[in-house]
Amino acid sequence: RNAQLHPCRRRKLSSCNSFESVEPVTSSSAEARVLVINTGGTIGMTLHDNVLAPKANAFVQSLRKLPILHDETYAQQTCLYDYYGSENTLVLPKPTYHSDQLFHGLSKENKRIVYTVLEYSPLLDSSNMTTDDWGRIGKDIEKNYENYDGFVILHGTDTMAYTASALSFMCEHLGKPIILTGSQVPIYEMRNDGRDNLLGALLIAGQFVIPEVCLYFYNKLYRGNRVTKVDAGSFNAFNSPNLAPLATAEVDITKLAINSLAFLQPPMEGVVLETYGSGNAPDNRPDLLEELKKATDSGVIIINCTQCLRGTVCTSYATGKVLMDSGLIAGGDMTPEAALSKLSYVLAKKDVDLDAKKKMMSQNLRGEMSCDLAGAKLCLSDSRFIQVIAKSLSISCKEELEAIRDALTPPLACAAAKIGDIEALEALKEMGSSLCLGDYDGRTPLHVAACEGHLKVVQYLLSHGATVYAKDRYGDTPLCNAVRFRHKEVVKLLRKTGAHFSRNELEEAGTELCSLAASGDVEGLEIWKLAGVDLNKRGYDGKTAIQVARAVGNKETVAFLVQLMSNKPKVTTVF
Ligand code: ASN
Repeated sequence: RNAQLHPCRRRKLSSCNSFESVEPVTSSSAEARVLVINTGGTIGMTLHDNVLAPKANAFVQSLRKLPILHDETYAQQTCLYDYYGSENTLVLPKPTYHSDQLFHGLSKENKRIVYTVLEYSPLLDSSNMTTDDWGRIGKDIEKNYENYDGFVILHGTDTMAYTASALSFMCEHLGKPIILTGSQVPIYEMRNDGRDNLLGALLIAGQFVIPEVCLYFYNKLYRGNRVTKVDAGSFNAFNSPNLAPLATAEVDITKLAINSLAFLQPPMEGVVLETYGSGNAPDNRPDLLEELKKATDSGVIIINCTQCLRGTVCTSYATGKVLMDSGLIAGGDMTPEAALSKLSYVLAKKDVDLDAKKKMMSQNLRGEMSCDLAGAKLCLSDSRFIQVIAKSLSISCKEELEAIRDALTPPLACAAAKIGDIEALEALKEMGSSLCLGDYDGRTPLHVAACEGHLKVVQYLLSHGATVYAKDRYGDTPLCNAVRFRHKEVVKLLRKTGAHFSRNELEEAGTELCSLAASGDVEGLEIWKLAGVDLNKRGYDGKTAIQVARAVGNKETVAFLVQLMSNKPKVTTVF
């Protein structure tokens, strides 16, 4: 019976009185772990002197009393509090139906969701949030990244779209879902939207592979940097005007009086300008345009965003072209929230020069703006390579050309990655192909470059959106490949970019370490350590690598392991 139990909790169970009645959990992967960061907002507010304000240290207690958000019986049976050493860890009830029914095609498995609530102090009304608070959330996610399958951020709705946008830029190479949610009515009220929003966000964060910063509200999952708050009095508070929800559980230029343009002076480094229609402003105001031009010439980055909820900034009108001629950067169909937080993110990059910053602002970094399709098609039909193939197949229509591109470019990019040809990768990217796509075996260019040990190619791919979390059809990530082929520098870079072994892979690692120790393979041991594996991990028979090396009398390996471990390696904690 013990062997069937959640391995992580076996240790503690011997001291747990209710051992006999424990519900067996067949493997550690039967539970998903989610970290809930509670920053405040209406969801946890109560009335004081007739106004709503956050209430500290009350949220978890009230969740515990809600059967839809906590299964106390399961918690007692599996010694949940005892194991996690805190009362802030709760568990959702077992779903009565597969949550795939809610969100088609995205589900991994139907898992129990164990969630830990980290409550900030003080809890904030989101109108009081600052960029420091964005930073704090980002750092807490980073600190806890490897120990959780997903993250839920509880946040006030007023500035939720800003924080979601900011996190989307801050979290480079994200491989797990970060879901912001909150509510319009406190969870303590009889009729409220907080319970459903929290439950939905937890299910998505624990069950689905959506490596993005998202916002979940009123049964819809949105890309975080696409939303804007549109309604202060409805449960349906958010809208994503230019991008459909990722999942469904179904002109007045800001009255720029010339004297107010003082804000364009130093130390101002960037401005988001909200303009009419498709990015237009009066072209009969040379005084205004001159001030804007002076500012952009002196290095201020000014982003032109439309006031309209839907549509994109373009230069179809003379009144729009004058702004571009003044050095403004077209913000496409970005929301002002996304534009502002993207600008903060880009301006904070110390090692990037002004031109590169401007380029970043005009490019799509995290799906926050739609790509210029007209431009992409031009690239596509410009591509000689695709033209030759299209001609030989007698294809001329754009859709078929695109289909050829999408079918052909992943294996071509993999071939380029194999021989370390960055120029070819660049050409494929220029053609409008994504360098993140896998071939027929799900092998991405990053997998191939990691196998070959092409550090420069790995660097290039990572800086062009390749994800370290891609799995091929055998379940291998680029990190597994780099470890197998022993490319130390690639392993280090992938680790720095957030790659880590999954809990299941780490469970197998002990046995692998023992077999390397038995054969005296010190190079192999070192690479596993670089990949973040704890060298004290036990093999299938309970022995550690050092015990095995001692048992076979391999003094060199013992000495090597002692030295490796004395470096106080960064140990990955597995819950
Ligand atoms: N004022 C609240 C906040 O943004 C609004 C809410 O959460 N519904 O914190």
